[in-house]
Amino acid sequence: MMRTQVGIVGAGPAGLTLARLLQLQGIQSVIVEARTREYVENRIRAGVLEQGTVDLLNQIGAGDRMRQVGLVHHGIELRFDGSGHRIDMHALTGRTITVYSQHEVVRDLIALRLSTQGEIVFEAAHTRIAEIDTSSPRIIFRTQKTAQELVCDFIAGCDGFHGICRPAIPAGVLTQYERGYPFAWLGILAEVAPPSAELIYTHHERGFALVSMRSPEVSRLYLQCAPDEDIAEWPDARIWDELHRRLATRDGNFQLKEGPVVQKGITGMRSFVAEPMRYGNLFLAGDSAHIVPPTGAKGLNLAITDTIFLANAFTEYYKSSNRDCLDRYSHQCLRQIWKAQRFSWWMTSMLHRFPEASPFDHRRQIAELEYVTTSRAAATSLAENYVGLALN
Ligand code: FAS
Ligand code: PHB
Repeated sequence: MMRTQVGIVGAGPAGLTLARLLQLQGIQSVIVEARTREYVENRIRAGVLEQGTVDLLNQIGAGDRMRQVGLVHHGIELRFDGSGHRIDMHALTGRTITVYSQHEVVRDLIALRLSTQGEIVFEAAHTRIAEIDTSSPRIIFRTQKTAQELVCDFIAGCDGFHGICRPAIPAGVLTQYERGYPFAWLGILAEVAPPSAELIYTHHERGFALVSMRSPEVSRLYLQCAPDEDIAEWPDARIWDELHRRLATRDGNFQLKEGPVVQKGITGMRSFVAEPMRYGNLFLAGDSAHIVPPTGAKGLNLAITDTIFLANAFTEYYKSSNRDCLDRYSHQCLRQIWKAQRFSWWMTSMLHRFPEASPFDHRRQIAELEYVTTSRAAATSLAENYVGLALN
């Protein structure tokens, strides 16, 4: 029988950040992770860190490599009708974003955890949680060796959308809000210099496309595709051809160089929120409680924000036995989450081609893009959401 104060299920950005925040407050935790270290450190996902996330990673001692290789960006481009329009987010908000891959953040947080004698159980199998509405909830799992039982004061469910924590909450407790989208993103990593210094979000009649990057040598490119698309139907040549068509500018000056595609995959799109984010002494954080379409680059950042609120609540409890912060946790997170849901839905709705869209819808999208790129007020609204809203 193992014992700790906070048992954490999942070693993704949420679980790892929460563990570090608790450690800095002298609060014990154990992370139970289903996958191998190698797997979680190589899972290609998000790429954009809000200013608040960058500041937090620096504050908790996980920012060294990010400061060395992360790419600080002051703006993004919105491209439509064959021409680009830059949104200077730094000029409008005084804040920036940093392009630094999620798997690098995970790598940095795991290295920090292990170098400070924090515990992570990798390859935990058949994990389940029990007695979550008692004062000693437990995480039960198997490692190669034997069956293990971790008795905790609290459990943090940081196990992502497909984890086991949210489903452990009894039926009838949760209200789940969901919105599907009639498309997905096909993403590639290519060993070729990015065609632009900043991200390019493109609205096109053939569908959305996004230019991002991982380094001056590696491009991260996405294009909208059907939700049930089979990646086997997308040889590299077809992907590049579609990207050329969607990203082309009227003046013909935009050059998209091709290069070896080292990773490709299709990510589904959904907006999802489960309320409340707490049941008894189980607290959900990150993708286990909410999912946003990646158009607003919010998923990873929202997970980090949840852990700030949750670490504050646990700290308040252990320092003063006050449970008020724990009782307020879900409400505090959800205010931030719903603002990010709105922004992610808005960016997705403005930039993607919806199969059932009428000519009116298309013209309305163009009008929205023209408004956002010509009105300082509208551009500021986009910018302050993109770099990250102040925590409520
Ligand atoms: P995570 O899913 O990252 O981590 C959960 C962890 O729990 C995983 O390590 C998992 O192995 C573990 N786990 C699951 N079940 C378990 C169990 N039963 N027992 C123990 N451990 C268990 N966001 C963006 O902002 N931009 C993007 O471009 C973007 N692209 C994405 C692409 C894909 C394919 C996916 C799935 C998500 C993408 N996201 C993107 C969102 C993503 O970055 C999430 O917001 C982020 O990973 C959330 O972090 P966590 O909440 O820690 O969940
Ligand atoms: C990425 O670089 O993976 C990325 C950037 C911006 C987004 C989504 C993904 O909105």
